[in-house]
Parts: sequence; structure tokens; C-alpha cells
Amino acid sequence: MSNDLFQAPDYFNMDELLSEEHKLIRETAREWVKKEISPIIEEACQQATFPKQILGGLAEIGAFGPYIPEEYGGAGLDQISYGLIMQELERGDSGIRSTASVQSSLVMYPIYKYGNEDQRKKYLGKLASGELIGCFGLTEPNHGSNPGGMTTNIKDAGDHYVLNGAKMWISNSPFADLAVVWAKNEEGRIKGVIVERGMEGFTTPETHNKWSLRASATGELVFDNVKIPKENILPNKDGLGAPLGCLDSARYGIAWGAIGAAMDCYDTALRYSKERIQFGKPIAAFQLQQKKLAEMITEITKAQFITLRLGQLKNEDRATSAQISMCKRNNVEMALNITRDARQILGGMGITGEYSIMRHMMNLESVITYEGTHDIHLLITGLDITGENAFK
Ligand code: TGC
Ligand code: FAD
Repeated sequence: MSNDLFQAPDYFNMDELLSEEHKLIRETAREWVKKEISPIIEEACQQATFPKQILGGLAEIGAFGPYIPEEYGGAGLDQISYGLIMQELERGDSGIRSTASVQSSLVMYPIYKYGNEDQRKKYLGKLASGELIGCFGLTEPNHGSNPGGMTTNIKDAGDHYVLNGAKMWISNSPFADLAVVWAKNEEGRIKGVIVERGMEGFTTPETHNKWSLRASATGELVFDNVKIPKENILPNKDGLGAPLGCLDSARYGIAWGAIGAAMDCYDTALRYSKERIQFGKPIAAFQLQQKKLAEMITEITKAQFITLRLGQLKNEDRATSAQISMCKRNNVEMALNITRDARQILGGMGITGEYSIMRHMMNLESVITYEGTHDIHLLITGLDITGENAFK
């Protein structure tokens, strides 16, 4: 993938609906991905290592907290700009987008939204610059889709709290400087807790042998009587709605990101189909391959438009959680289907690391599960349209 020839499809001239600023931001991210991600990503995935050297670059292109106000170190951009950055990063690799999603929507967002002024000042600038990297601990070994059942807990010990429990499947945990962790207090209310690396009793073992998101570090968060200063509790919101509010923001970014992965696979397959000759013709000339390509661009185009509309609604603070769920669900499935068809168009070459398709396919198997599984998002839509809760 060192020779990155990517050309973004825009079949319905969506660019005409974007501002000059949006296009500039997207171009900056696109060029950065071509220069800094494409040449290294295959090796990073094969080695299953997160390329930490890119963290400074991610900060420079504004990928950490794009929509966080400038006074706190963010880029002060709108939601569509945020989405376009996520699209370009995931065009490179879902693991790179994951790192930026977690930092922005799952660490900076809760500190900005639910934290006090001291917490904002202490952490947000350093998170925006990449000096600090964060992670988000919601999922537990026995509570994935049902985070409300969590058992991680804090107990009031006078001048501090004591945190016990464990989180699992946490992106960035093995190297994060801090974790925004969700834990129940003695009244059973869910609170946000900022846990810093180095606190006694806090460890972050890495999860190995993943076949997916290999360029993203995943691990656990283990709390064994960790002493938490009272000023590390996020004071301005509690209950399950607090972490779920963060997920709305991250799921929205993922909806854009999945389009990036799909665009990369479509572009690769289209180019390959024009160059690969079988039976004396480019395979692009055969109807069966055209069907795949035509359906891919149709699905990408539909996804681009619901996602742009979602971004407009989000800019106006009118996007509902259910709309975000529908968009995340639709786009990730769309992208995964495209990876499978694109892989077939490349024949045997499609399984090699010479091309990005198989890597995107494997990554998207996590993306369709994290931030709410495909089933959970369907049930959210079901609940929204019928009023009937089919979760429990
Ligand atoms: P339920 O009773 O429906 O709701 C509890 C409270 O939360 C409120 N709420 C929301 N608030 C904001 N945004 C949303 N999307 C919300 N959905 C619900 C709700 O109004 C209620 O508020 P209140 O004030 O009445 O208490 O909760 P439930 O226990 O029935 O669960 C509902 C369900 C299943 C939809 C939810 O728990 C869920 O979404 N489960 C999926 C879990 C999940 O998505 N985990 C993701 C972990 S983080 C991650 O995967 C990061 S990957 C990052 C990367 O690498 O990119
Ligand atoms: P389960 O909840 O056990 O679900 C198993 C199956 O049962 C799924 O198919 C699900 O759809 C289905 N199911 C569950 N409940 C119902 C129901 N009511 N009705 C019908 N079907 C149901 N979490 C974090 O907190 N922070 C992170 O940074 C993070 N990063 C991740 C990175 C990776 C690579 C992965 C794989 C996961 C990550 N997660 C993270 C965890 C992720 O959010 C969970 O894996 C996800 O929410 C699903 O939980 P689970 O794996 O426990 O599956």
C-alpha cells in the first residue's frame, strides 16, 4: 500500500454541498493519510502494533477534539468537519480512526461536557495536542451490550474514593495516560472517573491475538483498590445516559469512518478491474463485475447522503440517538458488504497485504460490534419506531 492512488468517489456531486472549509479540512486529512499512514499501515497490522509515531501528526491535523472549542485546545470545527476527518482516517485504517474517535468523543467530550472548569483546563489542551492519550472504560467482561449492569464501583473513603473492578476490550488502554472510567457509586448511580496511569492498583494488560484492528492497541483496565482523588470525578452528569451520550458522538464519527473504508475498497476494486485482463478483456467489461461495482457506488452514495444529513442535524443539535444508531448500523454493514465484493473482484490478490481490502474487512468485523453491536442498533431503531423495548 505504499503507492496510494486513492481517488474519492463522489457520484452525486456531494462536494457541492460542502463548504470550502470542509473541503480544505478533508484534503488536509486525506493528504496526511497518503503520506503518513498508507506507507506504514500494512507493516503495523502484520506486526500487530499501534504506530505511536503518528500521534503528533493526528494532533496537527486536528483529529483530536475537532469540535471541542478552541479555548480548550480543540479545533472548534463543526460536526461535518469532524465526520470528514474520521472518513479520511478510516480510509487509511479503522484502527487509526479508532484512536482519534476515542480521544475525541470518548475522552475529550466527557471531560468537556461533564467535567468542571478545572478538569477541562487540566486535561483538554494536553489531549488535543497528543501530549496525553486517553481511553474509555465502559465494557466489562460480563457486561458488553448491557453496560447498565456494570459491577465496577467506587466507594467514598472520606477524602477520596476507592475504585474496584475491571473493564475489557478497551481501545488504547495499553499505552493511554488516562482513562475515563464508568463506575457505580454506593447508591448504584453511574459516575465518570478520571483514572491516571501510575495510580497504585491500576493496570492495563494488553489483549493479544486479534485478527481485527491489529494496528490498534486493545486491552483491559484493572482496578484493585485504586485511590481516586475526589477532584477526578466528573461532576456534571451521572447515570447511564452519561456514557451513552459519549457513544452518540463516537457512533456518529464511525458512520463517516465506515464510508472511508468502503470508498477505499471500491476505488481499489474499480482500478484493478480495469487493469486485470482475463479472456482477452479487462474484467471490468464483464457484467458480473459491473454489477458488484455498480451496487458498491450506489450504496456508498446513499450512505454519503444520510450521513451528511445527520451531520447537518448534529450541527443544529437535532440529531437523535436513534438516527445516529441507524446511520452507524447502515454504514458499517454497507462497508463490510463492499469489502467482501471488492475482495472477490481482486481474486487471489484480494487476500494479500498488497491491497487494503482484506485489512478493511477484518477491521470492520470489530467496527460492526463495538460502539453497540449491529443487533443492538437494530433494536434501538425498533424501539424508536414501535415504542416497544425488545432488549429485555
Ligand atoms: P436505557 O434504560 O435505555 O437508558 C438508560 C439511560 O440512558 C439514556 N440513553 C441515552 N442517552 C444518551 N445517548 C443515548 N444513545 C442513550 N440511550 C439511552 C436513557 O434516556 C436513560 O436515561 P435516564 O435519564 O432515564 O436514566 O438503558 P438500557 O440499560 O436499556 O440500555 C440500552 C442500550 C442497550 C441501547 C445501551 O445500553 C447500549 O447502547 N448498549 C450498547 C453498549 C455499547 O455501545 N458499548 C460501547 C462501549 S464503548 C466502545 O465500544 C468503544 S469502541 C471505540 C473505538 O475504538 O472506536
Ligand atoms: P455481547 O453483549 O455479549 O453480545 C454478544 C451477542 O449477543 C451480540 O451479537 C449481540 O448483538 C447479542 N445481544 C446482546 N444483547 C442482546 C439483546 N438484548 N437482544 C438481541 N441480541 C443481543 N468497549 C469500551 O468500553 N471501550 C473501548 O474502547 C472499546 N473498544 C473496543 C475495541 C474492540 C476491538 C472491540 C472488539 C470491542 C471494544 N469495546 C470497547 C467493547 C464493545 O463495545 C463490545 O464488544 C460491544 O459493546 C459488545 O459487547 P460484547 O462483546 O460483550 O458482546
